[in-house]
Amino acid sequence: MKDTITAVRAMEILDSRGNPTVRVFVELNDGTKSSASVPSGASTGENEAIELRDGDKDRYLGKGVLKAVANVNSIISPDILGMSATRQVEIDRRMLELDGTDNKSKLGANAILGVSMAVARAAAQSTGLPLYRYLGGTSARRIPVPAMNIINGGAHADNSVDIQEFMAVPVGAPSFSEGLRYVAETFHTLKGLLKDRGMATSVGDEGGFAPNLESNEAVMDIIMQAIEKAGYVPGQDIAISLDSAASSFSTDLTSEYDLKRSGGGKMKSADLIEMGAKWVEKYPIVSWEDPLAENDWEGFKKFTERVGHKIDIVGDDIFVTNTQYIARGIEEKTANSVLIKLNQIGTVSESIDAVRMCRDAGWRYFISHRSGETEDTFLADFAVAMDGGQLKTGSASRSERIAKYNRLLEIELELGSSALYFW
Ligand code: 2PG
Ligand code: MG
Repeated sequence: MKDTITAVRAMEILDSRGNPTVRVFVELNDGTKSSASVPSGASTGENEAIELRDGDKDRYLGKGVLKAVANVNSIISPDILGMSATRQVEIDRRMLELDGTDNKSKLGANAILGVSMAVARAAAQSTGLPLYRYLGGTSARRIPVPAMNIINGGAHADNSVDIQEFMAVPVGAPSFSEGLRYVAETFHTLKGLLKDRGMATSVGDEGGFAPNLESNEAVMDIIMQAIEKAGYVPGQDIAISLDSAASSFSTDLTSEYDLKRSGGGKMKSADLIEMGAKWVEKYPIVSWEDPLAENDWEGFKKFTERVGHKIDIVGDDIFVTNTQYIARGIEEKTANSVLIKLNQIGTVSESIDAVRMCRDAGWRYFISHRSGETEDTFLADFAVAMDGGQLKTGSASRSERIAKYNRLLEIELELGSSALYFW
């Protein structure tokens, strides 16, 4: 067998926020060498797989990941040496068995995912296929529409905006590269508009601007202006996606909210739904992630009943890329789309299972980065392989975000006229 795993080792590196994360190296007996780096969230769902941190206050304020690194080197590595790197499902399953917990808290989802990704990449290299083709098969040729984050708020910025992410989505572009240009131009035009108003143009964790605008709605208005000023027709060329990350401004994670940052005050789930429905009427919104908090299943369902026929209602913190919660959502008609984040569930094969469940139910899915990222571009290939057609991976700034866009440009070039792009 030419793709036998001969070495697995991990090290501690830093992510885009300067916090430690795990990088894993895998070697095969045919000389293949691969590596993969694990991202990290800030507005995490309470049911996400556990990211193991050392808790040693003397190192990186307790955020070191040396325990996760040691788990790769001394527990996972000896167990999977000698296996074929192409046995992704079996390798992922072996790690789940070694961990033995429901939420990967023993070995750490950061340890497990690093190995899972590095194994997939090694197998792709060894078989001579690009990663998107190895994971997605011969038909993998749809480049995702980028939901480019242009304004950051909530847990990703220190400003007066409650909603975490405002994204520009080039729904009317003829190709990925053109779409990327549309939204990058909008991003730069928005910078000019903010400057004209004397507002800060510094950026948040995902590279979008983080100004102190007077209300959440004022953000929508300036984005509309930026789209038009950049020469595009809102709704036709460029639409808007939102991620409220509403758990972060919910007082009880179920039905009470406090829009503190903007001074919008306390709201019940029903008020938030009302406000959301008005926005969907007024603005060219095509998708809305976590419009309600992660335990507000009722509110989610009501919002879906209200506007789900017009837009994608995307569950992130509520489903945490876990088929157990996605199945409940499908059964109860809680939403109509799922956000897929590899490190929420912790293995490549379980992430693919989540995608498969969405497809079988006729739900859409969005592939997503985390607010803490690295220069690893695994996500870009993964998005093409999953054939879902949408990806969020930040703004037109910060190299950890741009790296993914640049990898998609490469894939588009490689696919040539066979590349597909549509919303
Ligand atoms: C989200 C993500 C990514 P975080 O809420 O969707 O944009 O943020 O990684 O902080 O959970
Ligand atoms: Mg989210």
